Amino acid sequence: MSEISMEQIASQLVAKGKGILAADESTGTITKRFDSIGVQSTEETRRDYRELLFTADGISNYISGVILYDETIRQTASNGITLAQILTDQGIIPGIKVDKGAKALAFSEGELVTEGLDGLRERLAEYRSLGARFAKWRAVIRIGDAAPSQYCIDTNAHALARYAALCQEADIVPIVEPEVLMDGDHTIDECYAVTETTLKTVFDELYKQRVVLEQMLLKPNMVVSGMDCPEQAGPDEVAAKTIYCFEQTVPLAVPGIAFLSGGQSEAQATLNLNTMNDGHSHPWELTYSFGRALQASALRAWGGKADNKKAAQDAFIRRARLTSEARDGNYSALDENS
Ligand code: 5MM
Repeated sequence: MSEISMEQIASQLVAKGKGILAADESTGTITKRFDSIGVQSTEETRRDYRELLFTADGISNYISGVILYDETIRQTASNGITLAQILTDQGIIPGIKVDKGAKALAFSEGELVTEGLDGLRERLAEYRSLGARFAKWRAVIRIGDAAPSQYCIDTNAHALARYAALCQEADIVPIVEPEVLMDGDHTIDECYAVTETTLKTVFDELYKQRVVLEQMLLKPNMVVSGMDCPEQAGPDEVAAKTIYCFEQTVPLAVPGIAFLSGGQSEAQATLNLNTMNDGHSHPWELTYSFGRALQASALRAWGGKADNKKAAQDAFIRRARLTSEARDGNYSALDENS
């Protein structure tokens, strides 16, 4: 047994003013991100980029935990210290993505189910020995013609609950991430309906599989309009519908909800988060577990050049500060110009 309980880890991850950095891009995903700035993706460039983020001056003021990828949790920084230890030394909790990606769901064209349960108990034990205190598993739900099917939601919810139970058995806090994608031209009300059904199904499975709600975190999408929907809902509507959706589905025993950004711009994700925390009452800690919405500016500023390290770190810290302000309802869109 560890000295710090899973309840304590969960509440530290969602502490006031802080949130999670999702830096768990698989090799395929980080390669796409590097392609967008013309940088070759190698084990060394991936290490350099993540080291730059994790050693940015002041990171621990805004970031409570970092989700790592399998390669990253095994890497050492240029000073010979593991990247996980560099985080721990700053009081930042290392986490690990343990799913093996979303694969085609049999007998349901175009739908996906996340894999990775085989051997998970053994992998979790190893990650725990490498310093991970929390984990993440992402299920992907797409809205489209006749999608999602209840079959897709059920199979993904079942796997999420199996993963969460195995994590708790291994003294690792599970982050449960059922992502309803923004891709498509659906309305915010269609996103609401699918998110509500998904969360109801997920919490039903978590209950059936004996997952302890106090020892987990939820990482959901915000309830938003599809990216190609001609009528885009503004932050007040997003905040009201997202919180109402949680009131209908998320038990009070869950200590915190850490949003994914899902393809929203940095400013949009920040404004939506701020609106939920400014003037809307709710019983959970509502914070961030952003990937792109925390990294986009830093990635551009870096451009793969060692000379740009400081500029990239400054861009990352600025974004993290603004997002942290939003987590406490203290952000103003005017801050984007500061
Ligand atoms: C960082 O991206 C993660 C996905 O990686 P793979 O698709 O390569 O497995 C993703 O799960 C991420 O942790 C969350 O979706 C949050 O990222 P965004 O960019 O949506 O905030």
